[in-house]
Amino acid sequence: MEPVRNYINGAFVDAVSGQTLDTVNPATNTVITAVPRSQAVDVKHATEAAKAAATAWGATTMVERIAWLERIADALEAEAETIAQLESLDTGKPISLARRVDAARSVANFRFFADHAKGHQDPTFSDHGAVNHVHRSPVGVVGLITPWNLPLYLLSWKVAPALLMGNTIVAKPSELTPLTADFLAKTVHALGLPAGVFNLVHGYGPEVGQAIVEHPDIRGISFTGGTATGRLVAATAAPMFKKLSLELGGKNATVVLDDAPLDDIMEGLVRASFTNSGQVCLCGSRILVDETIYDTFAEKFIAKVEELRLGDPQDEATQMGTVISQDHKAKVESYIRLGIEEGGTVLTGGLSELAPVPGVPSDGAFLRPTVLAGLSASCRTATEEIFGPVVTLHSFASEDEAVEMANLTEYGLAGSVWTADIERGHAFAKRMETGIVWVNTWLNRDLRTPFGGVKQSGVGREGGDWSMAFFSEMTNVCIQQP
Ligand code: TXE
Repeated sequence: MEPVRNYINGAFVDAVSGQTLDTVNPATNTVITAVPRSQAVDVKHATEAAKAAATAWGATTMVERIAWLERIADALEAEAETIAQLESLDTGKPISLARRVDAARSVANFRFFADHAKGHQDPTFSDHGAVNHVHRSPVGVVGLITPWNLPLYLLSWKVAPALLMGNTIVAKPSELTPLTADFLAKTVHALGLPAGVFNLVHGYGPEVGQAIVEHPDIRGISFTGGTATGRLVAATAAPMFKKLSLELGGKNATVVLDDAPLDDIMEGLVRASFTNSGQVCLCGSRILVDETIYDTFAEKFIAKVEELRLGDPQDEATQMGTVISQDHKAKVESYIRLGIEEGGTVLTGGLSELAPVPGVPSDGAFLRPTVLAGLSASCRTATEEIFGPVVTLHSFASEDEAVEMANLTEYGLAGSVWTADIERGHAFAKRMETGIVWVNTWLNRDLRTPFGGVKQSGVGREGGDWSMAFFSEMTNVCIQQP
């Protein structure tokens, strides 16, 4: 494959230093292609281009920008298969998942924000003879920093509303998954998006990401990634009073109440646990089950988990591919070891040397879906984010205890409750300290709803009106008749 290049001021360019890094296919552990290893100087060039383009882009009308989003959505949709193939190659996720989730949602993000904006009207308020008009203007140049688990899905989730609200962009995808961001750059270039409106700088987080967060001309940062990185981003951006949206890690609880119809929900629970090899910030990695149904639950759940088809991501029938890299596999396995040290029992899956995935390259980053039981809900394995195909099972004696266990971690991104009684589920959901709770479903997303976490899972919300608010500044103009 051709080397990937940065996209700055409407041109594809190498890093100023000429340095590169490799992006690797985690299923085969082979190099796919070279990617610029950019530095602060490349970010400086991208920011200058974005700043120069900001006035003209910000002066376009909302109607014109909606048309741009629609053009981008159409162009991506026409190449949905290419997007799915690139994403599967770069991440090791099954091609069927890349089609159904990554490619489809990347198109949907552009289309959604285009449609959402059509119905939008800024509010006016009248009182004692004066009328207040809320006027929105772009933030200016915004920095978008994204992770490797859902590469184009999460990048487009930020790019679409940022463009819509008239901002110009300096984006950095994860160094582990640069291919679809590059594809987006090629797409907007082919469509003739004005130079400097969208800029893409590849490279490592501490070099490129940090330079984006530090650059004084970048006025807003939307970041999705790990909590430790988010803390650094916040510490750097706060003294400059940048607008900041942080979508960080999670250790989400899946709560199964005693009336849950186990046979009906089992497929949903396996999906919530192991989609994308558990590498979705919303995956439920702690399953809390009422003690009266725990044994039956465990038996049915393990049986369903063992039905998952693992293997070559390119195989149409594969349901679970690799984790993102050999390094990440080692991290996930260190948690399986820790779980055993902390007194857990492996009910299925486990370390790859003991439970290898048959028929896959030995140096691919494959892991079996792993279920651990017998751990305390407060141990490290059950409270730290593993971000891999590992879940822990716990039992509770009462709803109060379940609430306490669900709220035990430092995280608060998402969760789910499974019950035959919707009102009971709704009441339980409101007691969970998280940004998102699903009742009897999971990853069921209406893009108009607020998305984000509490506690160490982040700051701010994105989605629908919340994204539009984040990517704009508001001026209230109060007019009184003379
Ligand atoms: O994420 P990083 P990593 C969690 C998950 C995972 C852990 C670490 O637990 O195991 O985070 O993953 C860029 N300034 N999530 O190390 O480093 C980086 O280049 C600015 C949850 O891969 O946070 C990438 O583009 N940017 C998560 C992006 O930040 C910096 C998804 C995210 O990478 C930077 C991924 C810096 N100093 C991991 N350092 C989710 N919430 O979905 C790195 N980056």
